[in-house]
Amino acid sequence: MRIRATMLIAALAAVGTSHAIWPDVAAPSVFRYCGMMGGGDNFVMEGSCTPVGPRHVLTAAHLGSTRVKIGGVVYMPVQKINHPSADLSIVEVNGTLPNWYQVHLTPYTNLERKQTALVGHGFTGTPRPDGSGYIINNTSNSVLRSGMNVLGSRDQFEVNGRTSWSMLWDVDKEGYVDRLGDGLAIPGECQVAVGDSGGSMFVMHEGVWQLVGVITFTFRDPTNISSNTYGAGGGGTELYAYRDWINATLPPKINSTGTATLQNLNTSPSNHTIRVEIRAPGGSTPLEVHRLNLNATGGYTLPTYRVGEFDILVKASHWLTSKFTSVWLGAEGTTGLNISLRNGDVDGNDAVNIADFLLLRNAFGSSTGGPGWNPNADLNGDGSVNAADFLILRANFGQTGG
Ligand SMILES: [Ca+2]
Ligand SMILES: [Ca+2]
Ligand SMILES: [Ca+2]
Ligand SMILES: [Ca+2]
Repeated sequence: MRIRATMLIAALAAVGTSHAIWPDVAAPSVFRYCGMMGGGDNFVMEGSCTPVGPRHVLTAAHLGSTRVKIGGVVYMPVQKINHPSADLSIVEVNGTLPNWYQVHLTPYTNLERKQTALVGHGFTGTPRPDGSGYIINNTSNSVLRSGMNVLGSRDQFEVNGRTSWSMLWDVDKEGYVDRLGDGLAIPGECQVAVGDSGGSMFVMHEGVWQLVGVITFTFRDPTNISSNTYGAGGGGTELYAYRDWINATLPPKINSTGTATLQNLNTSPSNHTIRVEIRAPGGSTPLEVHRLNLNATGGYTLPTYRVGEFDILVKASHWLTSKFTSVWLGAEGTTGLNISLRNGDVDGNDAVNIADFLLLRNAFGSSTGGPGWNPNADLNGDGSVNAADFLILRANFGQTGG
């Protein structure tokens, strides 16, 4: 989707490099590791950043400061590496950060129209009495905030001499004219403000908030008085466009290996994937989630920066979740992460029960691509749904994953 030419010109002319998350919405706990960029002995806050590894943050190149503050702790820079042309930087710090977020590198076609959580430490605002937008509070920065909007379109934008592939959002008041024509208006849409530059653009992917962009600018429609008005919008650097540079600049992840046995599968597992979730021991929320390919013998490789003791949960399409409890992920990588998954979960809800039986019955007698075919009912993977599959389901009936 393209924004109108008049809008584009106005956007370039009105680009600001500093902007707030308004309305004033407190950030949920999951975003508490998002940080600030600043400088000076007393840490004068300038912008925001997102930790993406034990010692690295992503931020905007147009910020001059190099110090990172997360959870009240100031980290000194080892180096700040700016992308050669885009408004994107990686800062390495001199200590180990308390936590970090996964970077989700996916083509924009997978992101357009998805909801994004914008997170930063910039100014906030209060609604104008006439309902046209917000009044920015210029003394309100350094507080972590987040808000939701929708990813509308993608284009190249120049900010402070740096041209980046950028992902845009517009600020739609509920029931208001959809200025960018992205067709979407969700309740309570947010805008960014001064201090949010370098902050986070997350999408929820596979049950985890994953970073897809870095907040860099706002823009306004020619008829609007400011960027904090309905109809204005903002944008951030798309990480996927710079994936090679990101991957080459961040330290390599540590590979651990193992084998996943997909029980009762009569064919090669090499066209199957597993979903691997890393949690703190005893925890219920995933720290990371990975979608991994199996090789012909069920082998897989898990890349992560995590070192220590974790619970690791493994699921495949119609197989139940199996779990490693308090497994050690070593600094040099861990081998022997071998696990076996029980079959029969046709609908993938991690329980084998009557719903799975009914789906299998609906597909009974079908074969690959034919009428009634359901690949997840072909439990042994031989290309047809028949009594052999029913017997597998019956053997595991009543079981649940975990
Ligand atoms: Ca919007
Ligand atoms: Ca819109
Ligand atoms: Ca099920
Ligand atoms: Ca079968």
